[in-house]
Amino acid sequence: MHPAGDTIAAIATPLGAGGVGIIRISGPASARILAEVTGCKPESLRERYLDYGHVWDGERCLDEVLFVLMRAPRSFTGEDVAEIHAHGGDANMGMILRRVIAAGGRHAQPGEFTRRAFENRRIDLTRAEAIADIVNASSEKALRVAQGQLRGQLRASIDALIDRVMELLAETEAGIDFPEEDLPPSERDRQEAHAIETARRCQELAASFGLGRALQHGIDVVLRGPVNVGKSSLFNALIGQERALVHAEAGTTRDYVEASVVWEGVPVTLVDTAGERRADSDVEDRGIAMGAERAAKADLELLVYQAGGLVPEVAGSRQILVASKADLEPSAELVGIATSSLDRQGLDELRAEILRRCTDGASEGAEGVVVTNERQRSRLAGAGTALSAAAGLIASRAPAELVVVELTTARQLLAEITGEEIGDEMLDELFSRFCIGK
Ligand SMILES: Nc1nc2c(ncn2[C@@H]2O[C@H](COP(=O)(O)OP(=O)(O)OP(=O)(O)O)[C@@H](O)[C@H]2O)c(=O)[nH]1
Ligand SMILES: [Mg+2]
Repeated sequence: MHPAGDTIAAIATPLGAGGVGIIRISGPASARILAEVTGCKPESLRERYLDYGHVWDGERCLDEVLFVLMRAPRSFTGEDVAEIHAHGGDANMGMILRRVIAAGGRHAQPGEFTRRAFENRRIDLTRAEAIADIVNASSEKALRVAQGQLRGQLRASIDALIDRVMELLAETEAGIDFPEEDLPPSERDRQEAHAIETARRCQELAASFGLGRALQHGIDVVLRGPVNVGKSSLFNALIGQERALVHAEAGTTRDYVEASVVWEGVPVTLVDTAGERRADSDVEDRGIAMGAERAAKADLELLVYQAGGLVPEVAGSRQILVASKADLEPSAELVGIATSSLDRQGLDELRAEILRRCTDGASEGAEGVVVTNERQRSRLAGAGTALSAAAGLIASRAPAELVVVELTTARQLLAEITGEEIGDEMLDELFSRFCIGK
């Protein structure tokens, strides 16, 4: 990362044709650069006023624009920020950005605007990450969770956990100062219960990542099984569309077919594959192999077998056993989820089971707080482990110093989530995952 203090610029809107495209500039030279490229006098620039004008390159008019200046600290980054709203389109935006750079701006790195907002204490890390989540959200529910995080819901939950740990830490440190005063048993029990309850809350929040991950990244589900068992029919029934070819002839599906749906806010990609059998042609063999490769990359495999037929063996929680054509065997006891594409039996149950598996059974917390990335999850889980260890030490009347070590670890991990205590390297890594202009 470059040192802060210089003035950065980037195109903040997506590439491609658009009615409007925005160039964002942040840093001490923002006002001077804006005045230079628009041909205004710096003292005539009004703060937070959307002005009309042109971008000039010497005598040449580059575009007709609207522009606005937001002075520090009342801006997203906490620095002077200028925005130029020009006509969209890659060529036009590229030309105006080059003009801004020529006037003294530097190309911003990925996430550099948000990083400056964080470093100037405009937002904490959970809110910085929420911005990335909002921009990438592909369903309304994912968006709602990210918006909640931006409003500070996760931050509030973490702060409440830190308060609980600090309370316990203060009490335990008091015990170090007065070691001769042994804690009454009732007091020890209370402290132990407090640590256990705080550990439980950390673990519960960590577990919500199952749902957060599914909402954020979507899930990928592949249908597999022998030829003709009704995979394509089930695929069509699940997505509610005649997308894949269905035929009584075995070996109908050759290439795998993908479709995207949203179930309970979770973006789901379903993949129908070629039926498995010892094929009599190279093309079919290749199709079956491609299906197997695709299945290996999926979050979940539906192992489809025909009711009354050979039941496949399930290996692990990545696979769900599905019996098809249950309408043909109405009285049979079927293993797995019994479905019929014909009369739509078992489809709701199958959908629910797919979502349950992919979200690790996690649901939203009481206030709809959901952890949406591994960084947050691992620290919550670590804090939970440290707090459980602290509870064990309290119960076994271990020296207070040892309890303090565990509690300090828990506090530190929780503080890393909001960014109160975090190293530069970790910040570099985190913000490099943002895109340029954010
Ligand atoms: N009775 C009944 N027939 C079904 C059902 N699902 C599929 N079929 C029939 O089974 C045959 C095969 O269906 P497909 O969906 O093409 O099966 P597939 O597993 O995709 O077959 P391949 O692509 O060849 O591997 C068709 O004649 C379907 O009409 C069902 O739920 N009930
Ligand atoms: Mg098929």
